[in-house]
Amino acid sequence: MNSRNYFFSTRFLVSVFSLKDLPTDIGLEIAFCGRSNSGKSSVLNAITRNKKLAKTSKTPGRTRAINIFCIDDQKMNRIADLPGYGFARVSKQTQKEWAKLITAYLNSRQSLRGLVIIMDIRHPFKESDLTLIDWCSETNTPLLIVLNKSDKLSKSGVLREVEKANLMLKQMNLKGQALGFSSTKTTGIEKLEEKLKRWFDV
Ligand SMILES: Nc1nc2c(ncn2[C@@H]2O[C@H](COP(=O)(O)OP(=O)(O)O)[C@@H](O)[C@H]2O)c(=O)[nH]1
Ligand SMILES: [Mg+2]
Repeated sequence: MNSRNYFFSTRFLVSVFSLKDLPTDIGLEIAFCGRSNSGKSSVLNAITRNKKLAKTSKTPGRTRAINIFCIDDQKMNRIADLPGYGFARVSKQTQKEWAKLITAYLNSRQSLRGLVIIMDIRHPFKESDLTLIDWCSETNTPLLIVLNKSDKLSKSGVLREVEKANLMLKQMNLKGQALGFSSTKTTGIEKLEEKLKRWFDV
């Protein structure tokens, strides 16, 4: 397969509400996480060039499950779209359940190759994002921060936010990196694809 099109034949594999239903823990999995409505599903649809792959929603807090997508059947490379967190309008109980599911996933998944944290570039580094960043730091997990919706800021605004984010990662002594991105305009898509492919070893 032409490596430029590496993500084009991505298919939906399974939607799970419990870890025991996850696909066998082999191959490599990259987890997409982020606050509800930050654009996780849209980023996935952008890199796969498939607007219908992951459901996007104007109403935040819809995705309760871990959705697994298969990028490459031979290598079993996968992307896990984790439930969005930090949505105020769902009950505390539901939020707790999501947090439990995400934590259990992160702490048990052997095939986890790295974490992509998707943030709205206008509202980055909220508390739950920082919790995940800390977790990456503690567990030495590779981290990529995607500052999505960059089309909502000026070019200089985007540069400023990306620089701020990279500085912050450096100060935290993290090997992670931040990228500006727009799902709607596909800005930053080459850099994101390069990074993911490197993680997937292709
Ligand atoms: N302007 C703009 N809107 C976006 C972008 N990415 C996602 N959105 C919108 O943000 C909303 C939430 O997107 P979605 O992918 O469902 O977010 P998720 O909850 O994190 O999966 C939808 O209305 C999307 O159309 C982007 O890059 N730019
Ligand atoms: Mg989603």
